[in-house]
Amino acid sequence: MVWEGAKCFLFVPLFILVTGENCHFSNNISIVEPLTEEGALSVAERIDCHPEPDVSREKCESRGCFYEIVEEEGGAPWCYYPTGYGYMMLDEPAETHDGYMVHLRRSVSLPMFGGESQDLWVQVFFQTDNRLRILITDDKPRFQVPIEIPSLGGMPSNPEYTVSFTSSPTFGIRVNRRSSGELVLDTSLPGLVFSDQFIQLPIRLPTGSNLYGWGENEQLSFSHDMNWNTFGLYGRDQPPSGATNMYGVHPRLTILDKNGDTAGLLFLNSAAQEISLTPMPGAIYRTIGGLLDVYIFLGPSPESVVQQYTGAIGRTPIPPYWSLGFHLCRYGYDSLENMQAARDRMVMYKIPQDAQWGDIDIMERQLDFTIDAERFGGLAEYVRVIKEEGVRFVTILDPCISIGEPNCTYKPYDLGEQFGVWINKPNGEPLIGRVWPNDPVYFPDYTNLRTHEWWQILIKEFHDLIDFDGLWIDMNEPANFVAGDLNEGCAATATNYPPYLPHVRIDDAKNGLADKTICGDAVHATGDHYDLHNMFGWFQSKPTLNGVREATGKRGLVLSRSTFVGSGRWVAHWLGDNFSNWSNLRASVIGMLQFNQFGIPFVGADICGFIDDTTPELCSRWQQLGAFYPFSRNHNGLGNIEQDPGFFGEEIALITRDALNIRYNLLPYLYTLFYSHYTQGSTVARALWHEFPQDNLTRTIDDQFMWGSQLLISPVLTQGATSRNIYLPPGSRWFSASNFLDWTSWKEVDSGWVEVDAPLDVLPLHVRGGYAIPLQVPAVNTALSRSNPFQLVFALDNNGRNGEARGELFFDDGDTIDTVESGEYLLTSFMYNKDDEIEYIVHNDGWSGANLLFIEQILVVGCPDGVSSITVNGDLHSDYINTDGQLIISNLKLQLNQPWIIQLE
Ligand code: MIG
Repeated sequence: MVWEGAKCFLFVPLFILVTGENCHFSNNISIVEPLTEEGALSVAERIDCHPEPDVSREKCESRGCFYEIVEEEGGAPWCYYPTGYGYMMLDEPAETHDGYMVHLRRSVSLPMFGGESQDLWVQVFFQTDNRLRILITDDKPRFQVPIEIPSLGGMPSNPEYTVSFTSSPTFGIRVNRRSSGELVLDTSLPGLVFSDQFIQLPIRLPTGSNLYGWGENEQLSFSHDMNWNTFGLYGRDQPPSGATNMYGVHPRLTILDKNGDTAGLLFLNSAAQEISLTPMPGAIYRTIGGLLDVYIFLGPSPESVVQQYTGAIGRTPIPPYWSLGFHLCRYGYDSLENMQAARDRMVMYKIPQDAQWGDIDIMERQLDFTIDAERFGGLAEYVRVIKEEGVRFVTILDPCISIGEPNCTYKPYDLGEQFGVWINKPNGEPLIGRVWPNDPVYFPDYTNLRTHEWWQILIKEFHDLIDFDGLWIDMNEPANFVAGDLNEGCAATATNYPPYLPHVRIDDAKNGLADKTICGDAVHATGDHYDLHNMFGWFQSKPTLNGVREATGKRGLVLSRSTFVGSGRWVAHWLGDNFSNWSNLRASVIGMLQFNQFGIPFVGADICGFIDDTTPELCSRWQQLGAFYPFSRNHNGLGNIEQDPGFFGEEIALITRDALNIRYNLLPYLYTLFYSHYTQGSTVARALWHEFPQDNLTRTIDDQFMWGSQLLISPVLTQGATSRNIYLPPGSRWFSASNFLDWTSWKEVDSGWVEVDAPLDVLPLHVRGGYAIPLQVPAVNTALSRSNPFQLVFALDNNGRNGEARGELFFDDGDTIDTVESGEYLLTSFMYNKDDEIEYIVHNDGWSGANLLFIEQILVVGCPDGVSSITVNGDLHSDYINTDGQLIISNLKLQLNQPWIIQLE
């Protein structure tokens, strides 16, 4: 390969032999001009050279940057990099077997935070046709996230991206989408910094794009406001408060370009980090550890980005069927009687419930693996009773272990000592914190395999005490009620007090990064806490799920507060300690959509709110929205008024029951969406723009969402409202179905912006034409509903003579582990076709339970009236009504695992 030093040089096409076929392909690596002329960066394009507080001209200029006070409000930096600040290419890009390698030399002598690396190596990996990886490192040993994302191991045959480099005035990488030529991202901007504890990559995003993602923070709009907003990430025990860092860490963005094409970004890094959004539009990435490891997923559809992302990092296995039911919990039942009273109200009002939860107040002084004999003495027996009714039990474990139990007879501690499972201080002694049980504790090191063994033994023995079906792992940021070690705090080192602190919350500056957690220099089996902090919950998740599976022999549910890239493989997530107010109700929709993009589709917020007293109106609206969280749990904080669905009396109880009956009716559909997630990576709850990326009006809609492609949910999120404005994207037929269980109430409505009625007992729901949905008659829990009759609904589009509709059903015993792998499941599809036939096809008949289940009713909406006869598998069937654009066929007895055909004349 020749290098001519030209700025505009197109490399000669490479000829690569792809195994098995003679296939030529060109990589289009080129050296290109920067997108902005030298010296011509506008204010909106400036990159902040002083991201920490208290900028001054002197400090700015000592970094070799320009200082200019910007009067307008909005946050444009006063200190910004000159063009040319960064790195230069030392040699031409060298070809590797799956990409390129570029050697860079720093072109600036003045430091930012010290320890700037002079030499960098940029590796560009063409991983698959739709995944590109850019890895930038220096020659020092650096922490690398222990998540392996496999690639083809050679050049992909037809990449959907092209890569080019800028060499002047500074090094940059530009990625374009091959099919449209549109920019995906470009780093030919000043401000690439790579040093011991400060790494920065400024990125230009495509003009006219919308940006989504990044968390866990409370996001008040799903499409980001690019006006100089910064979101820090560092796992923290922190209720939602705007941009403040919360429990989990997902450095993952989605770019929706002006053509409606989507790309995903992952910064695979586990240190404290942040993103600063600028109106360029741009995103400046900063981290204080690890290296720059950027994965780009080319989509192009929003769903395919999530499919590619979860294909790389792992997906959520099919949840236990019961876990898709409704869960009831609170912190502060304080006695078995109160817990029973809440559940009794559910029974009295016949409100569906699949699981009762117990929080730390069921424990003896909040000690893990114990049950308080006085206040919850009868709990194990009570769990046996509710299980006979078909209701499951889930309880909580905090990660830390009390070290001060009298006479040392506390097995979690004793066995932990014996196994040596603790996180240590640099001197080799266990670090002592104070967290539940609000006494001195040790922190288990879940990066250590011995710790997994220890934890799983304890879980198994605990199961002998109480027959739980799932576990809830809390406080795993890890939270600490003191900063660092209880007695010593943290040593005054750069690990504990890094020279640059990302925009993460620190209540007391003297705590540094150990605010509410442990010291960065604490020692794990596989590294320093500095690098592993954000993965504490991630490391705890798998052994907890394994523990539940060993103890129960079933699929099990684990709910985790702290999550990281790929946590969805093992856990569901709830959005943490939200407040009982309308703004938190609203933000929960965005949180749910975010986590679906993060690959953790099994997510929900605490219904009715956790902190503060809820109100009957808020709680009603929340139960309605919460009926459409993939994970649906009412949970309440200590000391607040009760908020279980039966507490406020009949009116609210019935509103909740109606909403949950709709959820239970839809469970086969929800379950099938989880099957699609597991097998293809699709989201379960998704934004409208995931389905309609070409419709610009959907880009900023984040108060409506969909379940799959079929169902649109438009919750009421404002106090006092009895109607709301909704958007029904034109191009699809829409059927209003708010009174979901009463089929005669469904009717076709006009698309576009429409005002819909939504009195307190109504949640606006719309079904999309072209799709079919499997349903099952609801009951008070899934143990009962799972043997009820199935129903199929076909909402026709405008294709064919009278329209078409299609859907799928996945079903199995709901509890056995890995049924997709073993084949023990039922998979069917059904369609209303252009010849006015309804056809049901069985693709996999591996679960014998399906012999006992039957489809008994069918609804077709959007069809003409005038059906004069119906045959089922050739036999006349007279039980049908065809009027007002609806056809309801009843008294069917179609075995769930048998193919059939219904013909309409
Ligand atoms: O210090 O277990 O987010 O859901 O109820 C509070 C008690 C600890 C925080 C969790 C919350 C849970 C609570 N926990």
